[in-house]
Amino acid sequence: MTLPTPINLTVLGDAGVGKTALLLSFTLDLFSSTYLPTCIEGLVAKVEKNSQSFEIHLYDTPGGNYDEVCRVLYPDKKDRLFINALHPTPDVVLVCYSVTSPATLQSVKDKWVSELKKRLPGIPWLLVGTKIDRRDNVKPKPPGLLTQEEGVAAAETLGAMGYLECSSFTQDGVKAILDEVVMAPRQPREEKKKKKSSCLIQ
Ligand SMILES: Nc1nc2c(ncn2[C@@H]2O[C@H](COP(=O)(O)OP(=O)(O)OP(=O)(O)O)[C@@H](O)[C@H]2O)c(=O)[nH]1
Ligand SMILES: [Mg+2]
Repeated sequence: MTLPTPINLTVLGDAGVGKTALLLSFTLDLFSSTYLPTCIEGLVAKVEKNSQSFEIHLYDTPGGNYDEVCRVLYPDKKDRLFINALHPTPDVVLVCYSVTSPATLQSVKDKWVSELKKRLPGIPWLLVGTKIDRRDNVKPKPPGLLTQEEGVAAAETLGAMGYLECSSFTQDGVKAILDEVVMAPRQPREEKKKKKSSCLIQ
């Protein structure tokens, strides 16, 4: 299968899980501890892998007010569009939750993955646990911190290509996500279908 050039990547997940922060850390090596509105366009990440150069075009989405936006824009349609209609169809999707918030993983299960499968069936997607620095850096530990094992299990149950986790704050795991993204569209669909279980990608 030919790798699309560029690779179009989008992110999904609840408000505040760190999607915009992740896209910024892919490209600008920048972290902002204040909330940045989802209005950053035109970001391109460049990746070298196996002596090949890849360009990943990044498309952000807002996690908040999703239902309200859909209600206004698509009052008659049951089928809802979760990505900006002006953006190209993504080649790979990162479905994100924060390891500090079980509710955001629950939304992945209840909302984001079903929307994704409905709108873009068969698209390669990765489950991404964000904010892993908060497992170590916050004292006392926030209640309900999610483990790596829970991420792996969710990815397997939901049919993701795999599970990755990261911190945009420390950059831990960020490059590994891009490395996996450039490989994703190369996997033949048949191979993906046959794959029985997801795994933690390190
Ligand atoms: N500690 C820590 N904070 C993070 C991390 N990633 C994001 N944040 C913080 O979490 C908050 C929300 O991050 P955003 O990237 O704006 O979240 P979002 O998913 O884009 O939110 P919406 O655009 O509303 O859907 C900001 O205050 C970020 O600084 C991380 O890896 N570690
Ligand atoms: Mg955002």
